[in-house]
Amino acid sequence: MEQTFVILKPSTIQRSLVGDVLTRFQRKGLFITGIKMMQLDEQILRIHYAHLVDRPFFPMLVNSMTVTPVIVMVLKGKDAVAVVRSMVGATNCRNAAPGTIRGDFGMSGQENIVHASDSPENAVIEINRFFKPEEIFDYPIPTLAATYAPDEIDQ
Ligand code: IDP
Ligand code: MG
Repeated sequence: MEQTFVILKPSTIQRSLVGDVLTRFQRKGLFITGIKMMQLDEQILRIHYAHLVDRPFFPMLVNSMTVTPVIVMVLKGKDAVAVVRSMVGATNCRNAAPGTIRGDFGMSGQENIVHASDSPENAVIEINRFFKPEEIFDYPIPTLAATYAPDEIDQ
């Protein structure tokens, strides 16, 4: 089953929205296979946001992402990457549809609550960037049979 990578950004920590956001993912039926708090720095952000390093707002983004620790997590589910991206919504919270996480919890383009992997290929890269193999857990999930039809479970 597919895994995706999510960051609860510093604004989410500061605004005490961790539980609300995590509950969204859990209620949907995604399972947590890895989760920890960590302090990001410019070095890892220059890699993680390599597509943005030349943009004028990049220093502001680094400041925003390092102002407190973040919570990083790995979520598991069928088509987890696409499902989580659709739950997260458009990059700018002011444009994000109501019902999405960014649409419901934010007002900013930069302070937009969460990061989520944008493709299965990037999810694998990002999980390996932020987690050691032993920090990802494969454990029995008794509710799996109530969450999916038998032919949707590929393991
Ligand atoms: P995404 O998070 O929806 O995948 P990206 O384009 O990959 O969006 O941008 C990464 C992050 O950089 C965004 O989540 C947001 O925090 C920040 N960002 C993107 N564009 C802007 C901008 O124009 N101004 C300020 N911050 C931005
Ligand atoms: Mg992105």
